[in-house]
Amino acid sequence: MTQLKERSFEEPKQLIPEVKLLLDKASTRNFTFLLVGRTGVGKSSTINTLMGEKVAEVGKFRPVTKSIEEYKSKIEGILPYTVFDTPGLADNNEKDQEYISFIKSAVPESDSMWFITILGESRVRDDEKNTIKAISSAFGEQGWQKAIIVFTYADKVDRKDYNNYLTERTKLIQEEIARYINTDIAQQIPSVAVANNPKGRKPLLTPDDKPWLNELYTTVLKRISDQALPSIVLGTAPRVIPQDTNSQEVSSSSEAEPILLDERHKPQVRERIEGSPEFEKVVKVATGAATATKALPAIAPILLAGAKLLTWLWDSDSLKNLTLIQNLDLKIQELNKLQDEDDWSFRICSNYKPISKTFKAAPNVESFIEINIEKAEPIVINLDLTLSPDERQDSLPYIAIMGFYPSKAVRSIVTNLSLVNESLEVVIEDILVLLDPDEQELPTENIPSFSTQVILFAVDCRENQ
Ligand SMILES: Nc1nc2c(ncn2[C@@H]2O[C@H](COP(=O)(O)OP(=O)(O)O)[C@@H](O)[C@H]2O)c(=O)[nH]1
Ligand SMILES: [Mg+2]
Repeated sequence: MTQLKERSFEEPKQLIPEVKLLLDKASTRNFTFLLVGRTGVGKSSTINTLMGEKVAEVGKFRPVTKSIEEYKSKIEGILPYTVFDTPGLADNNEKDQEYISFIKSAVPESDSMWFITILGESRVRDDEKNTIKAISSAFGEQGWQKAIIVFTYADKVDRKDYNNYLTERTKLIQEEIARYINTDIAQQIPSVAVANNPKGRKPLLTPDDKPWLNELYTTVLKRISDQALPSIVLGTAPRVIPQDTNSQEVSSSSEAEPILLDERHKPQVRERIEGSPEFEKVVKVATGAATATKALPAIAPILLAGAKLLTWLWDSDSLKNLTLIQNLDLKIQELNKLQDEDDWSFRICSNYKPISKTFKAAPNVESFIEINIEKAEPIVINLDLTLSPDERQDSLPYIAIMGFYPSKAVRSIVTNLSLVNESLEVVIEDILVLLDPDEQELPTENIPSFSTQVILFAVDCRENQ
């Protein structure tokens, strides 16, 4: 967590080449799902719901062929992945060494393996036992380490039986797997119940009236290979909707099922990303978003969504500032357009410097002002001027300091300015300016603790000759 908070804001611009490289890598490294289960149990439907697109054909019925169905797609047209469906495997009762070898050669290594079966069955069927044996022989313990158990048709189970079924069926399947691999490993294979009922209302719910895609998502992330993690996290990010207690933001424009993550999923996803050797990459790619969007427009939606997701996961001020910088870029384009019709020239003559400040809680406005404003130390920051050394000295009278706030308000800020060597020393005595002018007003009683962000920068303004 600290790792993220300490990241510098200046960094993203320099990250663009790295972001490009990482995405090039992610876009050439195809990640794979291996789906195992009888025809008709809902393999295609479930993967389609997770990936938010019709990657695999639903209702395709070819039980006799011992083929491998291979479905290829690219998330947002960039991140490639493949779904391997093994129809003949679970539909055939005889163990078939030849078919196992065939699967092994056609699916060399999957990043996420799903054993899929119907929730409402009371015992493990013989054909499923054979499948488990075949899978164990083809992929061994290593295969099961990336595996999850998916129970489909949860909508056909009564609400009162639901939890029992889930526990009992999980135990039975784990026991069956434990016949071929280490018991501890078998018992760690997580399970999740899904209901792809096409007539079901959205979000899709299990019989306990809870959405299930968030559970499938976290369970898949938990077990997916480290190498596939950046692609899946970034690729699904546009569909993730954080469910904060106070924000009910639902901005999913697509018909795809939203991934509603709440406070329970947050630590799980965060720890999975942190615990992965690819962690830095995920963070870099997403944080690169703030400035990379102009350079890399094709991948902007994924990057922005990734940055937003990480901001939520880590509650990170630095990531919030990145989004702010991006809004500022847009605002400045706007301001520059207006300026053409004016007699004023207005140019930014420094870097952007984000400031965050936490205001302490107070019982009423008077004590809020006393604790947070009157007793506050002045803030001193240095801005790097982009002016040439000659220009610097005589520009000082024309320099104004601007603040850019999360609400996208821009206002000039009263400061004491001085040139110190190469840079501009800015002293802010009135801490009140750190409050966003366009944010909702503070309550008058019981003001909670909160933090603000503002980006400071210097502009050189003078009348055109
Ligand atoms: N009610 C219900 N129907 C499902 C569920 N999953 C799949 N189906 C339906 O079952 C049929 C077969 O699904 P499909 O995904 O093609 O199964 P696959 O052969 O395992 O890939 C389709 O008509 C789906 O709409 C589920 O969880 N609940
Ligand atoms: Mg299928």
